[in-house]
Amino acid sequence: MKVDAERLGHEIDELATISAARPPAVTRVVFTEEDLRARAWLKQRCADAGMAVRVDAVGNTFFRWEGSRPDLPAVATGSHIDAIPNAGRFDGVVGVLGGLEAIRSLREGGFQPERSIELIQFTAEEPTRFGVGCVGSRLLAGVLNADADEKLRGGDGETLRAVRTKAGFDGDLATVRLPYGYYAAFVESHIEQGPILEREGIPIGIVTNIVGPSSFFITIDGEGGHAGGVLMPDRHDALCAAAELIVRIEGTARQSGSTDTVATVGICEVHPGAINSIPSRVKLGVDLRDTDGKRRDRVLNEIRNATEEIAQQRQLQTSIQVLNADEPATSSPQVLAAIARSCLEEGLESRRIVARAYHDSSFMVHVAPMAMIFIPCRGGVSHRPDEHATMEHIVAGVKVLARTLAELSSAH
Ligand code: HGY
Ligand code: MN
Ligand code: MN
Repeated sequence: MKVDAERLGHEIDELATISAARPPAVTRVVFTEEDLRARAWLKQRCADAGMAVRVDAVGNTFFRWEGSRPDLPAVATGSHIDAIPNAGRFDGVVGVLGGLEAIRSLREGGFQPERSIELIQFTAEEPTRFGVGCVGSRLLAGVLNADADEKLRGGDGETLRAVRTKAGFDGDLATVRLPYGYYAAFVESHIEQGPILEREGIPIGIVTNIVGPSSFFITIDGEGGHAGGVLMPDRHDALCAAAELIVRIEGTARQSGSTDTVATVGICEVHPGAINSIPSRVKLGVDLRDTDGKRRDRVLNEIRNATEEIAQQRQLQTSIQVLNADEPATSSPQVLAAIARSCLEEGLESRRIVARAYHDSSFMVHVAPMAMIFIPCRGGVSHRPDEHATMEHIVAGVKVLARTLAELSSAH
């Protein structure tokens, strides 16, 4: 299997320059000018590779290599090219450009698929703009429906419909949905975004399951007032309540009974945010995940109870807005076996592994039998400008993906 590492490495570096941030950071928020430029750049690369393109109403983009049996459900691969602020150049991109390279390697090696092979670039895998991740794959899978057009709002209050229409994606959102079985299989390759593969010196991770993500906002309303004039016994300080709650949130995750439970308070907005004014309102953004959906929901409940308890003690008002609470995703044994066979054929060591970031595969599991291929990233670091994967590992992942697509696209 011949992979053109130089071409691929150059493309990863070139795509990284289409960004709102100064290198080495990458910022490419969905439907921004950088995102649209990156989409156009990718379309050109896939056109040069002889692939047909289809774009759906929310901007999910499908590049197709027609097989000899176009009547059969295709096999798909793909990931995302949107990037959170101040991110790295490999998150998502390894699955999109690595997928393109896998298809080119097969084609240039003379392989002819029976089932067509599609490369998908999903819209808005990151939650940056609309508060919830995987908007494109959720809509594909029917986890979100057309009312998301009005329900989802960007940070500036603009609806999904307004933002996507302005970006040139103005079809009917209801047409995005694909039924289960539309694809015969879906395989996504991605950096691990964790330390295990690098620590164990193993080049390929075969993902058995993906954590169930949830995210929610907790708003705490106190009385505020003058930092000098209100004596301590008379205060209802929203930020002190938030501080107590943040530590309680950490505690519920640490004491869940499993290290598979993780909770992060990534957003803390303080109002009015003046040094001499007692905080009257705090908005906490919480990310809670677990490989076990029931345990995750139990911890979510414990957080609700802690919020009410603190509110009562401190005589404050609170409210919780759950943005998403998704089930964990389980990989298909057939697709796992195909990936394992590909690793053996390539003579690459692999291990089964849990995905602790969520991915578009989390929702593609509702459209097709799915699994993921992981490659190591340096120090397990991701969502940072120093995110790094070696070309050796990227090429190994491309070879395993190419072989897996070749096997899955042979109609048997
Ligand atoms: O947050 C995540 O797990 C993904 O990187 N969006
Ligand atoms: Mn990410
Ligand atoms: Mn990603």
